[in-house]
Amino acid sequence: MKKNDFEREYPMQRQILRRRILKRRFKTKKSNKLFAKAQAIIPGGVNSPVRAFKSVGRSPIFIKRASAAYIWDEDRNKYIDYVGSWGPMLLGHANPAILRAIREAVKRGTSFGAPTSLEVKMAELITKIVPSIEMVRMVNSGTEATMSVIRLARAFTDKDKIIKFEGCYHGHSDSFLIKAGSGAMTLGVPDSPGIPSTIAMNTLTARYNDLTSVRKVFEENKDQIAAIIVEPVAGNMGCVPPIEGFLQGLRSLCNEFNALLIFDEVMTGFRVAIGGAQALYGVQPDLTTLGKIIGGGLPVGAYGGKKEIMQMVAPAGSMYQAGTLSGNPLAMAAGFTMLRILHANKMIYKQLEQRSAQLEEGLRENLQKLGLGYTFNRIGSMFTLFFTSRSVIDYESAKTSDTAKFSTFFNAMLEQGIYLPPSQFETAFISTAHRERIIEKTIKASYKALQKI
Ligand code: KE4
Repeated sequence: MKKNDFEREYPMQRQILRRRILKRRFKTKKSNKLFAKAQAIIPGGVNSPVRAFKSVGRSPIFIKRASAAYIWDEDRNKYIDYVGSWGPMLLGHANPAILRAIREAVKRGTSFGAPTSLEVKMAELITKIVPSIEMVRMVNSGTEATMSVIRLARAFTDKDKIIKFEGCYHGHSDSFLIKAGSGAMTLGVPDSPGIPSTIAMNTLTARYNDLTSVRKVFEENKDQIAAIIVEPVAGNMGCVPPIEGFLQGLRSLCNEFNALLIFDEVMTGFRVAIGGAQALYGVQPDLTTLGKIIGGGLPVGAYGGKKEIMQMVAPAGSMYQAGTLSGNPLAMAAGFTMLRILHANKMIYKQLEQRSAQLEEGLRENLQKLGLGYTFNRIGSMFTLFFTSRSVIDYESAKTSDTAKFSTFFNAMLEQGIYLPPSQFETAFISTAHRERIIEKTIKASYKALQKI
């Protein structure tokens, strides 16, 4: 019997056969072996919790290489990547210009522990692209940036308390692991053990997108609040955009109660617009933290803002902060090249918007066809499909998502070669390497994956 006759005659068998082939093709033997080994010598087998795939009920896949929109694992499975190293890969993996810059830099040595001309160029470019940043200090991670900026805010205002928002994540320093998002939310440990109550008591939380809750905290802690720190587009409870007037309202409240406004743009900086969320929403913070994209995939963070505040940072001022590898020449080469490309090609953001809108349209069409009322949030090339029918505007509403359904969807997409963030409470990212037909393939795969819910 010819193949087509067989398929016509026996459609069910065809489905079973296809599923078997898909299953057989999707092997993760090498990753599983590596994970077993890793768990004996690395806590949880990973160097950052969310990578462990804990909330999607399978062992993590170990990545061997990446290029453009793709990653390959140790079992040679190929995936379209929507994690993008959690944000840095705006231009896709192994961008040729960035690799060239790193290759050139490495010939001159890997680290000097001394100032270099490239650090000056990097600071000039950042302060040119983000007007609110008059001075900037490079560090090695987003956590280091937010930890330092809080110390600076406390030093400048001589007040101890800070306001953060439930579900927002600002890295893992003590002051922030209070109702934190990202991996802390995924693993259900938003308030980590090991944080002295004397530190935790200085971190007050309010509800994202709820200005009344913020005013209440200010009024209950008169003259004690140094700053508000906020993700201007929340990305660590999944993608949760600010509602109309929220960011402007925070600006006014900080002015009224004499506190500093800090935008944590580690994720949104150079992602949602060349000038970040502060440019997109037209709200000027006093201080900004950056990371991810400014490192072009190498370890970099930064904090910056008004000169009168930044002048307090040692050695110009008395607030101490330091770092052996701060401004590392390889990281500066990668980051500077990245920012220079973004600054020179504003069309990039138009292209990202087109591809991201194409994905949103296709996903929404699939949800409609299947009669599924799930919530899809997107700002630019950051998005999350929440498995809840409620609109997701804060931590509480994000938590109504059905994480079991998310897990089924995640695995069904993974087995079709689509690599999404392995948590309902993370944001997915699109890069300039996600061409139209890659988006088309993703939309088709999502239809099959949604049918399994
Ligand atoms: P890092 O210390 O991970 O470089 O940055 C901390 C940080 C600070 N601020 C924001 C808004 C962030 O999103 C992050 C880190 N983001 C997570 C992903 N949601 C990093 C991934 C991980 O923890 O492995």
